Amino acid sequence: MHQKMPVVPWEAAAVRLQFPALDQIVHGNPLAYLDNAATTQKPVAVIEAMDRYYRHNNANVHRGVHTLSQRATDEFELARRAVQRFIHAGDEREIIFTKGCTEALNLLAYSWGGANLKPGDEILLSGMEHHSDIVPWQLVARQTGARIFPIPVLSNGTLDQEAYTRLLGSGRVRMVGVVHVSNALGTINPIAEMAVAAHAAGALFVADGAQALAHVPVDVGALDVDFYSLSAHKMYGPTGMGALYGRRELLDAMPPWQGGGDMIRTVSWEGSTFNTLPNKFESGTPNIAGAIGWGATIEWFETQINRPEAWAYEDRLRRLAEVKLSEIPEVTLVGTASEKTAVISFTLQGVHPHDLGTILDTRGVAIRAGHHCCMPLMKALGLPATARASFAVYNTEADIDQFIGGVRAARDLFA
Ligand code: C6P
Repeated sequence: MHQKMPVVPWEAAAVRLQFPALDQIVHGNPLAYLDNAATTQKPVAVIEAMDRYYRHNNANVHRGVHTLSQRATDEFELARRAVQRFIHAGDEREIIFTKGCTEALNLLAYSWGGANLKPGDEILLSGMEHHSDIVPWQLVARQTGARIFPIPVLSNGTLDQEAYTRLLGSGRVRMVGVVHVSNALGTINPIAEMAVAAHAAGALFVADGAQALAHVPVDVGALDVDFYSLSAHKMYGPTGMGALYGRRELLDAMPPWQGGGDMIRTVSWEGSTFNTLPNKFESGTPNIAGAIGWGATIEWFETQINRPEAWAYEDRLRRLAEVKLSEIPEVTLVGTASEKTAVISFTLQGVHPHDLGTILDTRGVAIRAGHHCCMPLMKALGLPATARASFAVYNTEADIDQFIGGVRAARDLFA
């Protein structure tokens, strides 16, 4: 029986020690950090790599001939190669550094969309997209006359594939955007199959990988995506750092989207000529410490964490928490797809998710409550908000017990 099986904390106890922020008391209780889909905590290896850069190698990249600038540039470019390796991209020039997943999707929408979309063209976006893969397309659609259609979400939190096939049948779809892993529900979408269908209909395909990188294998070649957006801070790396992966011939053909230093080859009053990839899309001084920290994150993740084991462990934790939540009659789980990462969205009858989040905080438990930047999804599900607990490699069964105790206490308080 699944409920009776203890969750063996593989190396969670040892892994936890590498995360200083986890070792603290919040409102008199040990911190149970279950808001990992919002951002993960950072291991010492990452904190130290960024500290080392600022203490010893701080200089601007791509500009100086001096030693520190060369060291900074080498580390910065090494990080790009780490990202390339991590997602199995064919070429490091296909990795454009951005300040996060949001900026990656804005870059794509403005540069590719601005240059390629025309009135009557269609963009399909999954009904569970994060606002960062909706709003940039809306802004560009307004400028170009393109139209956006949502791929409906079924009540179990999966995408309606029949509707997707029908929508692709219009013959006018130019771009399809689907979140690889839903931040609000944890659903793992069948990206590879959906990309094949998009290509057969003559459309390009972008997957939002913000929630995928820390929890499922990502191989952009095998997934057959044209573009993939990445975020460092949801995979144990620094905030303010991310990337857009794009197929090289597509990126080559796209115009720059932000002007400034580093992205040009020549500038005169008559006009400017532009740098090659990836610099064409990276204007100004980048987040050097962020990139170096991300590189260190990837090295840590690849060498210190047995990812298949860690993901199986996260999955067991999530299932255990779901079983324990289901024993509370007032709880309704939201999103019950068979393919899920370690995210649980739920409602507690009679208690607003924000009140629940506040009560849990008084007991040292961190979760997120709200629409999770997915207002169209919430509307489709007929909910104003949900409470969301999301797990990472360092969570333990004790975190779950503390969380479940808090949910029961909130239920009793509002009874
Ligand atoms: N989701 C959450 O609590 P940034 O932070 O710009 O790198 O990523 C934005 C983003 C894009 N796509 C998905 C699927 C996401 O989950 C997020 C961030 C956080 O769910 C904050 S809203």
